[in-house]
Amino acid sequence: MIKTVPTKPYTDQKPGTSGLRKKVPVFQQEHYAENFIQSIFDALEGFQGKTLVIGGDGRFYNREVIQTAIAMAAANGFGKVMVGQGGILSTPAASNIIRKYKTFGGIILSASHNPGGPHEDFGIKYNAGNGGPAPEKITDAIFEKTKTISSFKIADIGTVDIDTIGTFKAGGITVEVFDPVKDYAELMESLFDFDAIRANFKYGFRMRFDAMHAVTGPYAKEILERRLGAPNGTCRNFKPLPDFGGHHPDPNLVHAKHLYDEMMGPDAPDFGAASDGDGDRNLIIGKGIFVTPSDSLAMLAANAHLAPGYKEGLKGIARSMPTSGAADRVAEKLGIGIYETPTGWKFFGNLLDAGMATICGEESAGTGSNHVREKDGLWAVLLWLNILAVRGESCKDIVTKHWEAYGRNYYSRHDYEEVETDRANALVDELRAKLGSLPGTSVRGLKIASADDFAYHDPVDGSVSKNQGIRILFEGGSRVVFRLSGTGTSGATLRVYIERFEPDKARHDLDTQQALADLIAAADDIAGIKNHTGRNKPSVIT
Ligand code: VG1
Ligand code: CO
Repeated sequence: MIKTVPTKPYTDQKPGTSGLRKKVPVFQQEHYAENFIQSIFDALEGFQGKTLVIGGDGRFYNREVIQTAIAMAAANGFGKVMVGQGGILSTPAASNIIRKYKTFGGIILSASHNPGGPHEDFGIKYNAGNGGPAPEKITDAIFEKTKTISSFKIADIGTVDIDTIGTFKAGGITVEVFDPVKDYAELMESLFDFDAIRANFKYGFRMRFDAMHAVTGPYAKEILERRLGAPNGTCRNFKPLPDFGGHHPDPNLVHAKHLYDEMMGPDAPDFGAASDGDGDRNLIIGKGIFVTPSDSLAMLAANAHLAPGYKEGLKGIARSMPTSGAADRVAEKLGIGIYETPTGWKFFGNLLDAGMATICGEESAGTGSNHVREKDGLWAVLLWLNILAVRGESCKDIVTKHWEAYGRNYYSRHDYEEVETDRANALVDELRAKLGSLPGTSVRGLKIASADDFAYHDPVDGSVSKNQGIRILFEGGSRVVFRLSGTGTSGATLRVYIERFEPDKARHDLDTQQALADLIAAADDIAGIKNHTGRNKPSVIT
């Protein structure tokens, strides 16, 4: 029943920030998905007879590739596959299943916040036995295998029923189709004070959760409405759709603008939240106030002890380099470690495994903790709900009090999407070449204190990751950071991260773009963004 099928390598299968992401028609090329899956298996050792978790975010092409992955796992010698019912499994839920059932690892099919559909994006990523995204050592090995692959193995088992919960044999392998929500909901119940949150809803606390037609819908329905008693209708767009209803399942102020508008309106609920394609990101908006992801990380860390799962306090906080320094101030006050890592959740795994960090976050709307090894959208929402229920204050009060206590880090990210790759590379090359000459010079009245290309030295395994983003640090603590996205699927996306610290309470309610205006202008002066990209303004501002 096992076939060995000859194939030819593709040259473009290098995993990015989070797995391999390409347009669906690229994945539909002959043996494209098979090559990558076989390369994953070829880069791993010791999985004979062991269990592989398989699931995805329900996007277009999900079901097809799940069948392929099951048949290939069988042919390559796995003993069992665990598949989320209907092929559905959020990224954090997959991480939990891998850890809880001590499986060998998992394959998650998702392009996360990227749009879905026949001409949109698809993705495949591998998570290791700790439940976290494969570290660079493994993704590099996978890429090497994709360059020389000459055949793949697949079992001839026909279409497996992934819609009915149960355990059966197919092609010599055990297939367990499980409820993708249950274990995750139990994990959340173990971390948070569900009684307090339930009581809050009972006494009229109102929230809106927008699942953006992505994978979090079933999780949010079960946890918020069924287990926590939020009124029916609290969750919107909760049915996962293969094309996310034609939208980008990216919970930011552009793609979730309707939620923002609602939260700023006269009859706004107390709390609004949204999640992305694969359920690992979160958007947090209180009544009348947007909470930036960097601020949210700091505020969750400062208040985490109010939730039962974190009542002993935190061991440390980790944030990606472009994420604002707001969390650093909390770590300092708590007297715990703060770690600065490159962009991408795979860099948090070692710190979490070593017990050095408890809470991690990224400016791109990802927050999570040591409960799994991925960022976790609903987790962040539930921690906020727990904090709101215990403190009995509004989100806005909690935010403004935090700024009063710690100061405010004004923060924004400007994205220039689908820039011609050559032009984006030219911008970065030019910037890199002049880094040495920048310190000591002034731009728009701002003096540059230092400039470098961020390199990370992992304190746990000693590995070094270079070229992780160009940092221009100004005297007084403001900064701009430049890097190219590693998740886009057409052209290049330039991300410019801008940050200014404001200790003065009287200056905490400025408009963010205005508060950062001189830095934004300085960023263009330094990098020649308009010249290089040919754009007058960013495509997305978050
Ligand atoms: C982006 C974000 C990064 C995040 C990654 C995956 O990467 O900036 O913080 O970890 O997406 O998130 P990049 O390379 O495009 O900047 V997800 O929710 O798309 O898995
Ligand atoms: Co995601």
